[in-house]
Amino acid sequence: MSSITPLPRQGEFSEISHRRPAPVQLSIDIAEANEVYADRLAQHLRAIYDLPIMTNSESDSNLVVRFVTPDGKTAVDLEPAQLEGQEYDITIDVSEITITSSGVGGWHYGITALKNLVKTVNSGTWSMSLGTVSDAPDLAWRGLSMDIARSFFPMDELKRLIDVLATYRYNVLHLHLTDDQGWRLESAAFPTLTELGGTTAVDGGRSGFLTQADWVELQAVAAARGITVVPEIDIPGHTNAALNALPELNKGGVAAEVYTGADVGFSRIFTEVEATLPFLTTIFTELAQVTDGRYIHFGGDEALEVSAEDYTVLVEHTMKVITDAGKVPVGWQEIASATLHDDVIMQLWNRRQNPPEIAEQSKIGRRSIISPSNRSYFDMSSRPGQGIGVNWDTEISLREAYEWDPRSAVSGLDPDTVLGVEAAMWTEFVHDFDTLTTLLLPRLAATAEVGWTPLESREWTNFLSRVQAESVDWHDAGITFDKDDLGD
Ligand code: TNX
Repeated sequence: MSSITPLPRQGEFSEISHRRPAPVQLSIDIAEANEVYADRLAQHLRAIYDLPIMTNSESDSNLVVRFVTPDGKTAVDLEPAQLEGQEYDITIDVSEITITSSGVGGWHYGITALKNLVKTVNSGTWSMSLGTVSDAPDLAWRGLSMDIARSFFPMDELKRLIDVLATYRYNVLHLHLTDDQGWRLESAAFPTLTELGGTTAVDGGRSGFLTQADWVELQAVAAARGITVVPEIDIPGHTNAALNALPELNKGGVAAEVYTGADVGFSRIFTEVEATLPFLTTIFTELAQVTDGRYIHFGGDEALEVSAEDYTVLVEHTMKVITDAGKVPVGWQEIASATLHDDVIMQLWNRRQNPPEIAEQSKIGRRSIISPSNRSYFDMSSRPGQGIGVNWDTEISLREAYEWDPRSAVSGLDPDTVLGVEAAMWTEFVHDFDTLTTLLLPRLAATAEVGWTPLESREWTNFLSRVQAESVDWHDAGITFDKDDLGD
């Protein structure tokens, strides 16, 4: 029980684990549930246990895993990463494991926790901790914001990243798809965005883009692991790639030059350019149509060259387009200066620029995701001299990534409006998968527990010993991590 990260609320297990001969055949008994979902759960279990697993089988399995809902009915809402229905209970008995949740998210978390309770001792034996877990996340939204615009990360690497996130019961992968240096999602309406913007990157970084087919596949892979993909098209700043690919977005109609540096805040789109609002309407409507999840991020950060009036026009137009398309808009904290629709979610990141509007928005009920640059920006080095990462805010050690409270991190914020936490990875200087995971691990485990486990149940040395033990799994999976950050 104490080996599960993030730490569950409650659990009781027999001291001596039960041993049984392997291989064990698991079968999933969710007769009432959606078949597609049964397949997804089976895949998830197969990936963890490397065993033949059958769905809805009354076969000769000697161990049955049952996925049930508290009222015995099928979980009706099949979208993963629901903000509701993430609680789960597990009971492990000699011949039957039951995972109970009112939503599919909870079933996934049950499987993830099960991984720590039912283990292969060797090729001939399994060890099972018999007992129960009763668990639910403290914060509903637990994400990673991943920049694939400055430097592209291809499908196979994004899938490996999703696996790491699933292990730690994250439920959101927020992809920063566009910026000055590149445009990473194919658009049917504006193909030149990726024909040009898919071939550029920050100096030293990789270019590339996701096709529409990749997008469908990536969301399905994430969904099978309980994760919703939240796409971000960043406007009205961070738009040089669009200005390069679409001359009509520029004043005077001449395309902007390609940009491959690491500066921020210089590019912008214009209210007075005729093509701008139609572009926003089309690109965000299209994005909403191809996105399975409920949330669309529209950036809104660091629009340093945009006047307050223009900012309001562009951001309010975009939020309306997203809302009209049936989605919930999410934007970086700068959007607090605009008039926000009730549902809009603010993402707080820069503790040095917390305008009073953020607290005012919170007082009237606007929800936030907390991503402080001194706690969860993992493009920051974990210590001076690490040799990778930036430090424009500070270095962030594992302990600093762990010991903080999202509900009180931003002054003036109503704690009840805090929806969740996101770690963030920016890729101006992170250009390959090994550097990426070295910066993310072990700190990603810290943010996971910050979001999952209530503050009063978190304890640093206990956490540290759990992640030290888990680092063996990362090693076995061939995932590079920062060993020095696991010291005491
Ligand atoms: C700030 S965080 C940014 C990004 C940079 C990052 C570098 C945010 C909303 N904007 O554009 O990549 O700092 O750490």
